[in-house]
Amino acid sequence: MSPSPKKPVTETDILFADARPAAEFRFDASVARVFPDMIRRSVPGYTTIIPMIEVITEQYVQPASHCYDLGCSLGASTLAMRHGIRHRDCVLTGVDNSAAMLERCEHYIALDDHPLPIALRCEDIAQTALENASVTTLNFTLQFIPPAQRSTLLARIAAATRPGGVLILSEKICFDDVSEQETQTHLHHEFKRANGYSDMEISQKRSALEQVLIPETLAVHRERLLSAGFTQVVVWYQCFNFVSILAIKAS
Ligand code: GEK
Repeated sequence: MSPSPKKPVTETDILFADARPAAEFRFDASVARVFPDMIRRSVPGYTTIIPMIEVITEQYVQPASHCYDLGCSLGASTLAMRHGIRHRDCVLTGVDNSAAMLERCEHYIALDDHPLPIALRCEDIAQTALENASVTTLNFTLQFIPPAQRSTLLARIAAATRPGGVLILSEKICFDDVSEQETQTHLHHEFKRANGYSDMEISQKRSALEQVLIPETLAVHRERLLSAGFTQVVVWYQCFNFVSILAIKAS
């Protein structure tokens, strides 16, 4: 009997706990090691959104179609999609441009007892070929794509999506109204404090992400999704400045 695959060791996120020189945030091996802890303690709603991706996938997946998880990290959203796909003739692909993330993702997939194969691709999602899609997920990934490239990517996703298919888009958002922005940011920071992050960790992570994670307003997302070719845009989840949107292409 072959030995059963081992769960990768996950560490507590203390990456920003000590004073450190300012540097841009990167999805490298040190982030990959702490990622499950980091995202759960930093992104309000993440632990709700992941199981709902399974529910939404099950609702919209079509036989003999492709499903894509763009920016799959360690595969939490990919595995949720896998469990929502009831058709054995579907093709599920996870894409990420961080080799460190994908290396761990492979281990999590190996541990998941499900027969549908998952193809992993290490590439920039701007280059990923898309076709015959029923469900595509961008779970907190579009925010890391340069804003000038976002319309082209969403138009490619919409064009590749079958009638009746969907895009699940989760994002950190910002607000036109200054006081709403302040209130939501404050509540997000309180969420992080409640999850054990210190003021220094919150502030150093914020600086590291400043040039890398560029949030946009809900109105900008909605307009762009409609221009890209989706017909209905539904915000199905919001907690503070984090949302998940279902963009549907009419059947
Ligand atoms: C989850 N969806 O657990 N091409 C490919 N991948 C990229 C690119 C790009 N251009 N830019 C960033 N990434 C996951 C969480 S995390 C969200 C997604 C977060 C990848 C990057 O390497 C990282 O793995 C992922 O997008 C974003 O549901 O860390 O807040």
